[in-house]
Amino acid sequence: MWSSRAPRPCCAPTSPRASTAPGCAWPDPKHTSSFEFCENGAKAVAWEATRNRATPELFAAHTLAELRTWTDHALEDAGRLTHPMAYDPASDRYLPVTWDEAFARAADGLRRLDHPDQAAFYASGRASNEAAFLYQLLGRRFGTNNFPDCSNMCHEPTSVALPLSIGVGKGTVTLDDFDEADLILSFGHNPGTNHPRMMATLRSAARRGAPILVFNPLKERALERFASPQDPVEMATLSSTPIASRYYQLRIGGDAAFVQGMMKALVARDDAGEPVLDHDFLAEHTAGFDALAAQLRAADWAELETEAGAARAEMEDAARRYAGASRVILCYGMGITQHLGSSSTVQQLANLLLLRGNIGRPGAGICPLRGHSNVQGDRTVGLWEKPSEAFLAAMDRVFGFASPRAHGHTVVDSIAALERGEVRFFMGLGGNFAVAAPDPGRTFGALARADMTVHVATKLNRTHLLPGRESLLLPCLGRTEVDVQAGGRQAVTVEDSMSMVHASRGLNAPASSELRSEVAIVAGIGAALFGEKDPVDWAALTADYDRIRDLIEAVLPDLFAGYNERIRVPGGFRLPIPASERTWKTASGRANLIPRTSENANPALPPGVLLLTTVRSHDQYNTTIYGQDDRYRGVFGRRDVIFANPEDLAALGLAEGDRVDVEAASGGRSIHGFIVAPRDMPRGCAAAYYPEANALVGLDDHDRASGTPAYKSIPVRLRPAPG
Ligand SMILES: Nc1nc2c(c(=O)[nH]1)N[C@H]1C(S)=C(S)[C@@H](COP(=O)(O)OP(=O)(O)OC[C@H]3O[C@@H](n4cnc5c(=O)[nH]c(N)nc54)[C@H](O)[C@@H]3O)O[C@H]1N2
Ligand SMILES: Nc1nc2c(c(=O)[nH]1)N[C@H]1C(S)=C(S)[C@@H](COP(=O)(O)OP(=O)(O)OC[C@H]3O[C@@H](n4cnc5c(=O)[nH]c(N)nc54)[C@H](O)[C@@H]3O)O[C@H]1N2
Ligand SMILES: [Mo]
Repeated sequence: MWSSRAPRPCCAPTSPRASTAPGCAWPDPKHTSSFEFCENGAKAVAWEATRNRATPELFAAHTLAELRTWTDHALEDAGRLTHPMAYDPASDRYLPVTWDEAFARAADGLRRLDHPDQAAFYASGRASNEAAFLYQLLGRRFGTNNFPDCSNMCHEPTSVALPLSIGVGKGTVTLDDFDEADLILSFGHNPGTNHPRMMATLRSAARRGAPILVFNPLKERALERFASPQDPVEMATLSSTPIASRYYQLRIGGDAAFVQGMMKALVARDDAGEPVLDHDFLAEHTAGFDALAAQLRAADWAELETEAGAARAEMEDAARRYAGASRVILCYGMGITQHLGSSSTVQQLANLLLLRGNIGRPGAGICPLRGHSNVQGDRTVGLWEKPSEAFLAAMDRVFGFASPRAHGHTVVDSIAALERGEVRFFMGLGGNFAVAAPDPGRTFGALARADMTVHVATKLNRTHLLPGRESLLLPCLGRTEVDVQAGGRQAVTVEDSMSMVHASRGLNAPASSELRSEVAIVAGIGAALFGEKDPVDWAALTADYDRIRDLIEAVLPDLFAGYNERIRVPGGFRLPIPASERTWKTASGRANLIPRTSENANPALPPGVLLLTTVRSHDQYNTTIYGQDDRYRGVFGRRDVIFANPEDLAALGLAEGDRVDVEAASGGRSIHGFIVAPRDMPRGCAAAYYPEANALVGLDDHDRASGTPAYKSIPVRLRPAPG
C-alpha cells in the first residue's frame, strides 16, 4: 500500500515541528508545508491564533440578548474563549465557574434525564480521533446512540450510499493515483476556495495533459484557470494554467440526470457493438448490470435534457471523453450531496466509474472531498448515530458494558426531537449547530427548549447564545496549541480524505491558562458522571493519549493494529480501503450497480420559480466569516448577494444591484434585502451564500436515505424589496 511517493501529510508525535492546519481534509503532500501552501489554511491558523479574548469581562458587560444582535463575524471576532462559563438566567449573562463546578453541573444535567435518549451529543469534524472516541464512549456508556454530527449536513450521502455500491463509505484513491490518472471528472466542488491544496494536484494533472472535465452550474474561476502561488513565473507574469478542458454548466440538481445520460450513451454504443464497457470487470466484480442497463435504455433523452439542463449532445460528448480514457478519477463535493435524493446521485457516480472498471486500480477511483479536517476520522472511531453491530459488540467486549442498540438521531432528527421535547440535553463538541442547520426559525426555538445545553468551543458563536434553561460554555485548546497533560506533551491523530491517519501536535502557547483539551473536558464530564470507581479510568486516559489510542486499537484492531507505533513513523499510515483492492464488502460480495431512484428527479419549475443553491465564499470557513469578499466570484465588501441568470432577471424586471426579498416557493420562509448579481449560469438557477440563505431551507427538505438537508436545491421566488 505504501510507495515512495505516498502522501506525507504529517509529522510524528516525537517531531518538534508537528502541527496540522485546522482547515480542510485534503492531504498535505509535503511535510509541514501546508501553511505556505494554502492561503485559506493560513487564515484558519491565524483565526485561531488571534490576540482577541472573549473574557468573563466581555460576558459581564453584555447580556445574551445584546450579544445576539452582533453579527456572526463580530461574535467570533471577540476572540478566544478563556474561562468556563455558566448561564445565569436572572441576569441573562454567562458567569465564570470553576471546571469542577462545570463538570458537576453537566453530569447533574444528564442524571436528571428520564432516559439516556433524551440526550444528544453533537460533534463538528475538527475533533481529533482521541476526543471523538472518548465522546462516543461517554454517550454510549451513558446509554444513547444520539450522535448527530456535521457529516449529517455534509457527506452523509457518501457514507450511506457508497457502502451499498462498493462496500465502503470513503474515497478509494490516494494522491499517487492523481499522478497516474488520464482523466479527472470534477462534480460540484470548488477547490480554489475550499480545498486550495488540491489545486496543485489539478494543475499538475492539467500540465501533463490529463483532461479535467468540470460539471458545475457556476463558472468557478479556479476551475477554469489557476495561477499557482508556488510558481514564480506564473506569479511574476500574471499568467495561469487552464484547468478544465471542458466545463459542463448543468442545471442545479441536474447531475443524476446528466450522469445517467452519459451512461445511456455508453450502453447504447456498447449495444451497437463498440465495446466501451469493461465486460470482464462487470462479469467478475459487479452485480446489477441488467437492471441498471434496462433503466438507462428506457430513459427518455428529452426528460434527461430537461432535468440536467444540458443537451443530449453534451452528455454524449462527456461520455465520449470518458470512454476515451483508461484511468479515471471522479471527485465530488457538496454540489452533489446536498439535494433531495443525493444518496442515489452518489450511486450514479459510482455506477459511471464501475461501468468501465474505474475503481480498484491505479490512477482510478472515487474521491469524495471531505470538509472538516477530521470529519472522516470521527466517523471511523464511532461518532455515528447508526453504528454497526460489529462496532457495538467490540465496544461491549472491550469496556464490559452493554452499548445501546437503537439507532440515534441525525442533525435534522435531533432538531425535531428537541422541538417535541424528546431531547432535553444537548451537547456540542465544537461547531455552530444552530447556524449550520436548516431553518433557523425552527432550529433556534428547538434549542431554547432544552433543559441544558453544553458547548465546547474555541470561539463564541450564535449557537452559544441560544441557551436552554441551563447552559455551559467550555473553552478548549485549538489544534494549533500545545497540549500538556500529566503524562507530558500530547499529540492527537486525524484521518484525511484519503484515509491517511497521522499525528498532529500544537506549537502555539494556549490562548488562556484556563483552557482544557477536548479530551480532558469530555473525560472530566465522564468522571463526574460515573464516579471514581468507574471501570473507565477517565483521568488516566487524559494523562496519556496513547492509552486512548490503545483502546481504539482494541475496539478496531483491523484498522488500527499497531496504532501508537505507526503514528510515530513520519507520514502516518493509511487505513485499509477494501474497494481499492477490489474487495467488495457488500451484501452481494460484489460492487453493486444500483438504478436511480425517483427522489432525485429534477423537473422543470413553474414560471417565476428559480432553484437556489448555497455556496461558500472565499472568505469564510463554514459559519466562520473571515471577511466580506469573494474574490474569485468578483464580490467585494458584502455577502447579501443573490446570483442568477441575466435573462431570468430581466424576465422578472430586475437589474444588477436591485434589492430583492427571496421567498421559499413552498411558502413561509424568506430572507430580505438581497442584492441581485447577474452571472453566467443556466436559466432557472440562482445562488446565495451559506449561512445567510439557511432561513430558506425547510427542516423536512432532506435526502431521505441520509437526512442531509437540501441546502443546494431550494425552489424560490424573487420579489423587489419594499422601499
Ligand atoms: N476555505 C474553506 N475551506 C473549506 C470550507 C470553507 O467553508 N472554507 N468548508 C469545508 C467543508 S465542511 C466542506 S464540506 C468543503 C466544501 O467544499 P465544496 O463542496 O467545494 O463547497 P461549496 O462551497 O458548498 O461548493 C459547492 C460547489 O458546488 C457547486 N454546485 C452547487 N449546486 C450544484 C449542483 O446542483 N450540481 C453541481 N454539479 N454543482 C453544484 C457550486 O457552484 C460550488 O462550486 O470545504 C471544506 N473546506
Ligand atoms: N446552506 C448551507 N448550510 C450548510 C452547508 C452548505 O453548504 N449550505 N454546509 C454544511 C456543512 S458541509 C457542514 S460541515 C456544516 C458545518 O457545521 P459546523 O461544523 O457545526 O460549523 P462550523 O462553522 O464549522 O463551526 C464553527 C465553530 O466551531 C468552533 N471551533 C472551531 N475550532 C474548534 C476546535 O478546535 N474545537 C472546538 N471544540 N470547537 C472549535 C468555533 O466555536 C466555531 O465558531 O454546515 C452545513 N450547513
Ligand atoms: Mo462539510
